[in-house]
Amino acid sequence: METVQQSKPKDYKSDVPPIWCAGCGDYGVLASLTAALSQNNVAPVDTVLVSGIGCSSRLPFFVTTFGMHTCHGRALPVATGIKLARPELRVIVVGGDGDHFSIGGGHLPHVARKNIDLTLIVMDNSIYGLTKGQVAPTSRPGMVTTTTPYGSADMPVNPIAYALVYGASFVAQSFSSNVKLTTDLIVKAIRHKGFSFINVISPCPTFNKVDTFEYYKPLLKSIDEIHPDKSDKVKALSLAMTMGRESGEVPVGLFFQEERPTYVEMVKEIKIKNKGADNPDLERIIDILRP
Ligand SMILES: Cc1ncc(C[n+]2csc(CCOP(=O)(O)OP(=O)(O)O)c2C)c(N)n1
Ligand code: SF4
Ligand SMILES: [Mg+2]
Repeated sequence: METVQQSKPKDYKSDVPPIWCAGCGDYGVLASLTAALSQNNVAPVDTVLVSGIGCSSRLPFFVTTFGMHTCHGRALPVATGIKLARPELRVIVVGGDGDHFSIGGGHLPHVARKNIDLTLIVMDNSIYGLTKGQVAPTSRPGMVTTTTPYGSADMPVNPIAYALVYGASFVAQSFSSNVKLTTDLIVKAIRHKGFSFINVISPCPTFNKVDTFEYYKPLLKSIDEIHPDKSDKVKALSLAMTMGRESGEVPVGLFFQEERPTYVEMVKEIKIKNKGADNPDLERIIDILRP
């Protein structure tokens, strides 16, 4: 694997200037991601960014790594294929709350429980930004949007609880303008063996006039002091379910981290146990899973 010597965040920024609106939270995520890649000193050529469709999903254009802009909601299965075919690559998925909790919401649970070795960074703005302001899965109850002119009747998804319950082995939340925290979490997520998930609250000042930087800033609360044992999943879930916009305290930091075998390691174990078994189909399937 090629190693970049003393890389800098600018080494990961492409010549394509971001076309996000002025003040979009996604700029903070881009800055954090390039800082994290530089801290981990990974070569762009060894890294693949995979996205779906949305404002946030444009991010791979703005970096020098390999990138794949897939279909709306389908970044995780594509990324899984890349990781299984080329396990030596670092695979990072980026996208929006619509992409990962709505149209693609069926993929996150399975990537989490299988512990596929990749990182998912969601830029959660509680709105569909690219399509100009429709209600999203993390929009608050009663929110007026272009598709809910009289207010949303839906209960929002709780991304942290969702990821924990489905078995993600690394679960964190950050806020886009806190570049230091977001960078630190991305550094740890990339180093984590298994599926790592970070929900980054990333305001959309153009189409979401309620979940703004000004609204969130006084509510943000680091969970490190009240939750020092990151292996305590029950405490992590309890915090995820009791803290949030409704409680007046929005938790940020690392909720949970555990070490357990990845999908490829599990398959390898099955292969060893079944060595010599008269099962050519199983042999063929597990042979394609490298290393
Ligand atoms: C199959 C399919 N359905 C719908 C769309 C239209 N569409 C494009 S992006 C988007 C929502 C984007 O919202 P989100 O994922 O939250 O990203 P954001 O723009 O907010 O960053 C939708 C509905 C599409 N491109 N493809
Ligand atoms: S519409 Fe919203 S999410 Fe999209 S670039 Fe503009 S501010 Fe960002
Ligand atoms: Mg969105």
